Amino acid sequence: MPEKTSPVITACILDCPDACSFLVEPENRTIRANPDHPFTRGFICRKGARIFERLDAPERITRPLVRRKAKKGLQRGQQIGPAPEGFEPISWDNALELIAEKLNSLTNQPEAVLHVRGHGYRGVLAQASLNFFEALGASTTHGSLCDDAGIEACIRDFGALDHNDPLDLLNAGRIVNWGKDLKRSSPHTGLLVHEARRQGTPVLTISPGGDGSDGWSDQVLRIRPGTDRFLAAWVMHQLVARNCVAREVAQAVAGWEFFQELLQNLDAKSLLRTCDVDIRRAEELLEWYTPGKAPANPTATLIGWGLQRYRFGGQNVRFINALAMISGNIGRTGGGAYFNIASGRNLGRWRAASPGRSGVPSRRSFLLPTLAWDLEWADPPLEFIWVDGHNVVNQVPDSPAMAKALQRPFVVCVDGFFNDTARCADVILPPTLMLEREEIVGSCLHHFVNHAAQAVLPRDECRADYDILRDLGARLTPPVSFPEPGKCLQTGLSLLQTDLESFRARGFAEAPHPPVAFAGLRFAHPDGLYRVPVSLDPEPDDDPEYPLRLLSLVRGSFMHSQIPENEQQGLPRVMVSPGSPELSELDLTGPIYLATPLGRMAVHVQLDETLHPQIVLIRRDGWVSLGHGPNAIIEPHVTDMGDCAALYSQCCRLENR
Ligand SMILES: Nc1nc2c(c(=O)[nH]1)N[C@H]1C(S)=C(S)[C@@H](COP(=O)(O)OP(=O)(O)OC[C@H]3O[C@@H](n4cnc5c(=O)[nH]c(N)nc54)[C@H](O)[C@@H]3O)O[C@H]1N2
Ligand SMILES: Nc1nc2c(c(=O)[nH]1)N[C@H]1C(S)=C(S)[C@@H](COP(=O)(O)OP(=O)(O)OC[C@H]3O[C@@H](n4cnc5c(=O)[nH]c(N)nc54)[C@H](O)[C@@H]3O)O[C@H]1N2
Ligand SMILES: [Mo]
Repeated sequence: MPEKTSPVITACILDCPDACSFLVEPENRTIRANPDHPFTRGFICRKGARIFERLDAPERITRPLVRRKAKKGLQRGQQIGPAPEGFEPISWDNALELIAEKLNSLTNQPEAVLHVRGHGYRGVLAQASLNFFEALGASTTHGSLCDDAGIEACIRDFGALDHNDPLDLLNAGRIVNWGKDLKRSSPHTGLLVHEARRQGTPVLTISPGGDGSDGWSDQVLRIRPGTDRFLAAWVMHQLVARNCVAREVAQAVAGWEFFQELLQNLDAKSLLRTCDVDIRRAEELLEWYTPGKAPANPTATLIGWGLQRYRFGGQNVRFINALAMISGNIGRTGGGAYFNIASGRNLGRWRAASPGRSGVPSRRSFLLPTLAWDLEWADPPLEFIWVDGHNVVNQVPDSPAMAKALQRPFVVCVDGFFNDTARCADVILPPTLMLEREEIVGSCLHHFVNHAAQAVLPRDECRADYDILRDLGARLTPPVSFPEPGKCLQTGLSLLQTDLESFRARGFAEAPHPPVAFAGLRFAHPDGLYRVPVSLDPEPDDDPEYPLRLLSLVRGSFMHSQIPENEQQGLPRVMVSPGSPELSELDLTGPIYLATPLGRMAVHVQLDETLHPQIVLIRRDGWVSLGHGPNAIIEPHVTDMGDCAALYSQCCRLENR
């Protein structure tokens, strides 16, 4: 590798769509945006700019630790317990020996080993733990806490997950922001929308509130949480009634006649009642999607992740996609429906080898959204759990049950902080974090693949996940072995037209994809046609005991639960609308609890008149061990498709006693 001069071109590997290219000056530990990167374009977000705070944090775990005493059984509702007093240092050799001994005792019962992996780190070498536990035939998880309802919806509609190049937003005539937090979740999408507006492109945001899109939007349409499919269906009902669907579009839809009939049979008034949208506002939206109404360029549709974290979240996305399609906005420059693409689609996959094991056995798999409950019934039970890049106790519904599930098995947690999950481990292994090791990363939004060069030395005894697993693999019988890191990186680049040396020198490469997805209305299903939903499912009835919906929405300054403890003092804050039906019975000066059928947490309430009256908004991912984690009281519900967690369907109420 050529000698590096400051600034080092490197990249962000956080689980964020923007996947930025950085310039880092190691001497003074500063980060700025790479002005030469066509998507980063000289701008990075708050959380990225603060990475050194996390690398250099005094509370970071920088040596392997082992639990002093056996874990005590946790009861439901009990706090997750104590750290760091409960742990003591152990050498890497002894830690890996201890872990290898446990794994070797389970060689013939790989299903008793569970690998739980989150999105805390991404990339090519980051495939190491997935490959390692695949080679062992260990139990794994499926489904997701994030975006799989929408992904499955898009695959059912288009036949594949794809969208236009995000820079094509600048060609849009209008932009409908369907539930994306442009300020917090994807600042570069926000920047593009901002630029489009400066050129005169109007933007309309549809959300129940809490999106921070007001400064990015010309109009805001408040919707009842979880009901977007009814609004999209209303607009389509009108388009069909007015004969506004172009012939070539109808011909590109499989079963168009049937869908047209489904739409015609809907009761327009009840659709709007269900989503709580006034007819005048709905008509404005209709105009935005009516073909032939000015302006000449098409309408682009951005679809956020929030609206698919509901019981019928997949259907919400399918109806919005269908609206973009039948209004003639798909397959065109300046149009399109943007959900996301797979961040791994431009990366080659390498594999581990385990000579002596016969092939990869079929693996037991647990549903991630219900993991906390399913582990209790696992048969055979789990003896060993490896968690990496995932604050799983914090992030899955019913955190206390998840903490309890980690009590009996031997738990290894690869993480640098005493978060809710590390507190439940038997051994904590400290990984090098981003900027401390080399990596190649993709994006779930744009087509660039970035080189995350090592910019600084690892702290103390921290080691890269890849190195930890390679050393552990060598201690197993039979051993698990990895290709050399250089080979893995080369395999990772195999889908791109570049070699490792030039890629390292430039800092990024662009994957070849057409700028417009599904051009010519050719879809990825075998018959080339688009698919529409076959039914519109009713919204489940409200629970009169718990009439509000708990929305645990993304935070601006931090990545998920990667929040310093000193930012989580006092009571967590929730926001409600002054029009909330609950407020008349609530004494705002007394103690207030946020309650669900699973339990309750003490909170501080603030009023926000921009919110829909049915929602309680909490910024997500605070720590359960500090009384700030909403998953302590969120139940494990699953979406209609994609096995995703229906986190925002959680019903709740506020109470004084
Ligand atoms: N700063 C920061 N950035 C991040 C992350 C982070 O933790 N911090 N996490 C990253 C990850 S992994 C993800 S998945 C994304 C999350 O990106 P977003 O899509 O922004 O995700 P959410 O905050 O889940 O949802 C955003 C919006 O959904 C809206 N919403 C909720 N329910 C509904 C509904 O029923 N209808 C409509 N129309 N809108 C609704 C809310 O108003 C909210 O503002 O952000 C990524 N970027
Ligand atoms: N209530 C509620 N819960 C949610 C959501 C919600 O909207 N509401 N959103 C969900 C979403 S969108 C997502 S994506 C998930 C996110 O859930 P997680 O993937 O668990 O996200 P984080 O909390 O960021 O935890 C990642 C961990 O990885 C660690 N880490 C960072 N770098 C490295 C590394 O190089 N190696 C290793 N081994 N570890 C590393 C970090 O220190 C951190 O503890 O949570 C979901 N949970
Ligand atoms: Mo996510």
